[in-house]
Amino acid sequence: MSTIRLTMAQALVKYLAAQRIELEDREVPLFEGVFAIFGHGNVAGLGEALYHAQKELPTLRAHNEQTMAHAAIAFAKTNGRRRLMAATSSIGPGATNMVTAAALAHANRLPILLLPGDTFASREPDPVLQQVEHFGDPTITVNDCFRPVSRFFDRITRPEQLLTSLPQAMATLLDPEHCGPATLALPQDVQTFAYDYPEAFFHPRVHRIRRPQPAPHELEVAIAALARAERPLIIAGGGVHYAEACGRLAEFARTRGVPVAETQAGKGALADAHPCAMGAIGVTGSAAANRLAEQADVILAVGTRLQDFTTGSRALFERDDVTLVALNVGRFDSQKHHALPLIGDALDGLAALDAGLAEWRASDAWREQAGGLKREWAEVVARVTADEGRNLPTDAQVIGAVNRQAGEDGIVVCAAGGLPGELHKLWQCAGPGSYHVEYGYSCMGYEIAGGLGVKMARPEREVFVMVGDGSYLMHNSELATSVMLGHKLIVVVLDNRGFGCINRLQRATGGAGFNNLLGDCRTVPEGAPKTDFAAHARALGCQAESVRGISELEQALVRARQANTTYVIALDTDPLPSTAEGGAWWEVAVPEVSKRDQVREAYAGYREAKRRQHR
Ligand SMILES: Cc1ncc(C[n+]2csc(CCOP(=O)(O)OP(=O)(O)O)c2C)c(N)n1
Ligand SMILES: [Mg+2]
Repeated sequence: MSTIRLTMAQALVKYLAAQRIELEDREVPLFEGVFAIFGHGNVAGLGEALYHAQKELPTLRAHNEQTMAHAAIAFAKTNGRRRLMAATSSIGPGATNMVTAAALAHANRLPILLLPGDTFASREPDPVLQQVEHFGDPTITVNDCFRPVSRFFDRITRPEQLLTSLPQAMATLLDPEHCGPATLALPQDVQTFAYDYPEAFFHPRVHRIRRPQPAPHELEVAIAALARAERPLIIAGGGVHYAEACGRLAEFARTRGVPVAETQAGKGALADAHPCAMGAIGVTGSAAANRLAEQADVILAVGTRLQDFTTGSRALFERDDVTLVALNVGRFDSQKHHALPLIGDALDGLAALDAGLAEWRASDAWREQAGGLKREWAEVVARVTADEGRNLPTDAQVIGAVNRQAGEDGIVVCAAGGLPGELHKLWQCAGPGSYHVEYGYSCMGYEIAGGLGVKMARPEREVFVMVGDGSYLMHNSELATSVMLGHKLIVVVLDNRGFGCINRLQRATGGAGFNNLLGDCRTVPEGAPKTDFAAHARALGCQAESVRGISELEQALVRARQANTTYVIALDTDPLPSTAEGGAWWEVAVPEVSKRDQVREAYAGYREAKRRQHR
C-alpha cells in the first residue's frame, strides 16, 4: 500500500479537496472553500495546511465565527444542500461563537462542516490560553457544547482517526434525512502530528444524493387516503426544494387541482402565478391557505417538520376528521402529528403517488373555492403593500417596494424580527430559489451573513437582504466581508427603533411596553441615540444612504441595483402595525397570575384558545 506522510491537518485538507459531487448536469468540487478565523488553536496546524491548498480549497477570511458559519450554511441551503463549506475557528471563544450557527444548521437540517480548534490532546501545557478547565473531567472542553447541536461529532485525538471519521462526517452532511452540521474538534497538537496515510484515501470521491424510495405498503395507504379526498390540501416544506421536486409538485397540483400552501422553508416551491398557489400557511399564513387548511379533509404534508408556525400550534388543521399524510425523507418527521407516514424522497414520492392515483382530482367545488380565496388574498396583498405616502411606512409597504424592485431575478433574505412573518404572508415569489428566510432557528444577525452566502452561491442574481435595526446591530460585520470579497448585497435596514415584533408580542400577552422599543428601555435622560446606519455601513466600505418613505426607497433601490458594491439603504419605519389579515393563533404562554388586568385578560383568552388545540 503506498502511503503519503502528512500532518493530520494536511490530510484533512487534502481529503476535503478530493470530495466531489455529481449535480444534474455536471460534476463539481463538493466544497466551495473554508471560512477561517485563525488563533493559536488552528493557525499553525490547519492554517499551514490551508495555505498550501488555496487553489483546490480556497480559504476565506471573515469577521465573526458565528456569522461566517451563517454564510456557509446559507451557501449550502442556496445550493439545495449539494455544495458545502467548512468553517474553522481557534479554540475557546472562536469555537463557542460557532455553537449558535451549529444550532441554526441543526434546526434547519442544513449541512456545514465545523472545524473548531481544541486544546492539547497531550495536556502538557494545560491550562492553555482560553481553556475552560473542568474540575471533575479533563476530557471535557468547550467543544463538547457542539454535541447537542451537531448531527455528527468527533474529537480527533490521533491523526489516523481521520480515516474512519471523515467518511462518516461526509455521509452525515450528504444524507437527506440526517443532514446537518458535522463537527470535528481538532486538538492543536494533533493537527500538527504526521502519519503515513494511505494514498487511496485522497483519491477523488464523487458523491450523489440518495433518493430513498417509498415502501409499497405505505404508498398503498397514502394513495387510498388521497383517492378518498374531496378537499385535499398540500403543505410544501423545505424538503420539496432539497429534493428538487418543485416542478413535479407544480405539475401534480395543476393536473389534480390540489391547492398548495407553503411553509417558510417551502415558500417559492410554486410561483405565485400558479393557479394552485395559495401562499403561506399557518401563523404567518395567507387567509386563503388557512381557510383551506381549516376545511381540508386530507392534507398531504411534503418535506415539512410541521413546526408550530405551520400548524398554528396544532390548532389550525388537526381536527379528528382530517387525514394527514406525511411524505418525508425522514422517519422522524413522517411520524409527527399521527400522520400516515410515507417515508421517501419528495420527487419520487410525488411521482409514485401520481402513478397510483389514476384519474383522481379534487372536487370542482373545492377548486372553485380555492380560486376565489386566492383572488381575494391577492387583493389584500396589493392593498397592504401599496405605498400610502407615509413618512413612517409599515414593514408591508417596504416589502412591496423591495418586491417590485427585486423583479424576477432578485432573491430576498431574512431571518428574525417582524419581517419574516410579513414576508411569508406578502412576498410574491417568481419561483423556486427567490426566497431565503431562515425560520427554523430565526436567528437575529443571520440576515447579512446569510445574504453573503446566498450571493456566493448565486453571484449572477441580485440579493436583497431585509433586516431590522435590532438584527443589524447584533451582527453586521460581514458587510465588510462582502465588500472585501466583492460579493455585492443590497441591504434594506428597517429602523423602527427597537425590537418591534417582541414589543407587539409583549402587548398581545397583556404586558406593558418594556425593554423592547428603545423608547421603553432604561436610557440616559436624553433618550437612546439615533443610530446612523448609513454612516455605519459607509464606515465598513459599503455605499449607503438614508431615505424617508417608500418613493425615496424605490429610487434608492434603483441606484443600489446599479452599484457594483454592497449598498445599504436605511429608512425609518413604524414599529406598531403588522398585517392583520390572514394568520393563525400561535401558542405563547401567558402568566397565570399577574398584578396587571391586561395580563389576566390575555390569560383568559389564552385558555380559551388552547381549547382548540389538538393534543
Ligand atoms: C439571537 C436572537 N436573540 C433574540 C431573539 C428574539 N427576538 C426575535 S425578533 C427580536 C427583535 C428583532 O428586532 P429587529 O431586528 O429590529 O426587528 P423588528 O422586530 O423590529 O421587526 C428578538 C429580540 C432572536 N430571534 N434571536
Ligand atoms: Mg426593529
